[in-house]
Parts: sequence; C-alpha cells; structure tokens
Amino acid sequence: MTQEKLQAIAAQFELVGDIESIKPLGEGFINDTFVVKTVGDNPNYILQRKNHNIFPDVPGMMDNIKAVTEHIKQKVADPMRETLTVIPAKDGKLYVQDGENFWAVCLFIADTASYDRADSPALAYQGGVGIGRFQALLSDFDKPLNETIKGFHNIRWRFQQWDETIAKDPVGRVKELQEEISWIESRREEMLSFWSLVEDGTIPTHVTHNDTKISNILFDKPTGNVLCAIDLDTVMSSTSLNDFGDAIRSYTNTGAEDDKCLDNVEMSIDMFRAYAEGYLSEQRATMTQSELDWLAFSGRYITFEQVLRFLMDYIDGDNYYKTAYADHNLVRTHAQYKLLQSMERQYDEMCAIVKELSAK
Ligand code: ADP
Ligand code: GN1
Ligand code: MG
Repeated sequence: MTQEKLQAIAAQFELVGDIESIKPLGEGFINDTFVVKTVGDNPNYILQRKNHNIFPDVPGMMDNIKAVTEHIKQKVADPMRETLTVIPAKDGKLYVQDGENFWAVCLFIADTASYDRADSPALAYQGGVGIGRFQALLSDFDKPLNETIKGFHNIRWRFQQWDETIAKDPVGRVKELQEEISWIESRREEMLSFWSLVEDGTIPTHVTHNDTKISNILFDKPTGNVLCAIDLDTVMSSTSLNDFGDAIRSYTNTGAEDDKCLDNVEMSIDMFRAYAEGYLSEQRATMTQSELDWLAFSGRYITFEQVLRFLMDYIDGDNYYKTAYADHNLVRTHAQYKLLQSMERQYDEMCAIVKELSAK
C-alpha cells in the first residue's frame, strides 16, 4: 500500500487538519492499522483497513461501534478519551469502500499505553476494571446489534466448522496432527455442555466485547489507570463470561501467545487473582450465581476455543490469522494448549479465588 494510496483514502474522511504522515501501527492478527498524524496541534487518527473476508458486513459492524460508543459517551466524564470516537467519511458513511477493501477511522487517543503482556498484577487488576466497566456501561444498551462474525464464541458452531475442515483436509495436514486433534476431541463434550447452559438461558447474555486480550485496552499514561476498551469490531450479544475468559487467557500467560519455548508458558495464579479482583469490583453486584459458578471455567473455555481456532486455521491452510512463518498457527496451538493444561491443573485454586473474592 503506497503512501499516496493511503493519503487518498484518509482524505475521504472528516479529518481536522492536513495530513503529515501515515504509518503502520501494532500487530493485530486481523486488520491493518495505521496512525494518521496531522500538522500542528490538530488531532491524530487511527486508520484501519477492516478485514472484509472475516467481517462480511463492515457497514453493520461500524453501526454497532457507533451505537455502543455513543451510548458510552453519554455516561463517562471524558467522552473523547473514555471510548473510541468514530470519524465519518465526507459522504456521511462510517466507512470508505475502495474496491474490495473497507476502511474506517477513529480518533487517536493521545497519552495512552497498550501492552502485549501483563507485567504486573496491578496492570491485570486495571485490565479487569476496564472490561468490568465496559460491560457495566453497556448493561442498559437496548438496541439490537448486528452479529459481526457468526457464532464467534459459540463452540457448537466452532465444532461444526471444525468437523467440516477436518473432513475436507484441504492441504493434507490432518494425518500428521492426530495428537493435537485428540486434544480437541477429548474435551468436546465438556465444552458443549458448558455452552448448552448459555443456549438454555441458565447463563444470561449481555452486550459484550468478545476480544478482550490485553492489547485491546488502553491505559492512561499519566496515571497508569485503565482508560477504555478499543478494537470494538466484535461487540455483540454473548455471555460476559467470554470476555472474562479471553482476558484470563491473555493476562495470566507467563509466556507469549506463540511462544516456541513451552517452558515459558504457564497460567499465573497471581495474575488470575488480580484480574478477577478488578473485574469483580465492577461486576460482582450484578452477576448471577450461574455466572459466578462458571467464571473460572470461562478461562478454560476460551483458551480451548483458541486452541481449536489456531489448529483449525492450520488445517485449513492458514487463511484466517496473519502468520509470520510457515507453521505459526501450529506453534500458537501448542503454546495455547500448554496454557490450557496449566489452567486445568490450577482449576480448583481458580474456583477458590472466585469464591473468596465474590464473598467480599
Ligand atoms: P487490530 O484489530 O489489528 O488488533 P486494534 O484496533 O486493536 O487493531 O489496534 C491496534 C493497536 O493500535 C492497539 O493495540 C493500540 O495500541 C493502538 N490503537 C488502536 N486504536 C487506538 C486509538 N483510538 N488511540 C490510540 N491507540 C490506538
Ligand atoms: C484476533 O484482532 P485481534 O488481533 O485483536 C481475533 C481474536 C483472537 C486473537 C488471538 C476478530 O484478535 O478472536 O482471540 O486474534 N479476532 C478476531 O490473539 O477473530
Ligand atoms: Mg486488537
């Protein structure tokens, strides 16, 4: 993508100030993200090419983001910093379509930090507060939301995709993956029976973020406190347990998501406690008993789902996640499986911590 092309796209949005530069940012697995710097004291912007293969209805997704951010803005002290601000195109749409590509812009929130890994329990606590608060701010949001990715955290749907991918075996990788496939199959019933509690309403649904890894939270640089949840592409109705579980998958990992050295990867129970404490400080009062009962399990559920998704993408020939090298998705599978096993070993302790914290 040339600078000229990027400039031409950015110029179609309602930006204040002349563009000084457009530079790539971050390492997201799905979209391409750029920072648009403007001349002088004018605001800067985030320009994103939204992955249309993964998000079939980008206009519907942008409607979701606009609606939830407008809702949050009504309730917070600093509406320009405590949530994203969507910048429309000059034609009034929330995106610009350029051939097959869809682009969107939001305000760059200055003086913030984001992290790929939690390096202290204090940060994990703040992360928990951030997602708990995000859910609380949206607890009275009552407009319908578009389903941006079908069955995103629905393991029944994921197993359907899984069975089809294994049957198809498009690049002939299934035969060498019998052990990894058994990791998935041996947990199928357990995961489906958890999900059936969401399907039958035992576990309620809410407006949720659905992609709560640590890099999707901004922290305020001057105070170190959490500022807001970003990357709102997957905001949809689901169980709030998914947001907790996905964050636990990310904040508690002592290694990297794609660590080649499996000895680095464990679930840190201290990080678990810190994140849970932050989250429950915002959410405890409104949670049902069924949500509390399954809170610790949600870390296992989402980590399992991630093992399945990475492995399924590897079997499929690496079409979904961006990869940096040939067997990247397999390395991710192994590292996430190590994390899952670590959670399974420490599950009783996780449950005891939830019990202790929720009794406070
Ligand atoms: P992706 O979908 O590729 O993960 P994100 O929306 O998460 O993209 O953005 C990638 C990174 O860019 C974030 O982790 C954060 O560091 C930074 N970022 C995104 N949006 C903003 C924003 N509005 N203000 C400041 N930084 C941002
Ligand atoms: C993707 O977009 P990003 O990088 O924040 C993915 C998540 C995965 C995550 C794994 C829309 O998140 O579901 O958990 O990678 N997002 C989508 O790191 O599939
Ligand atoms: Mg992101």
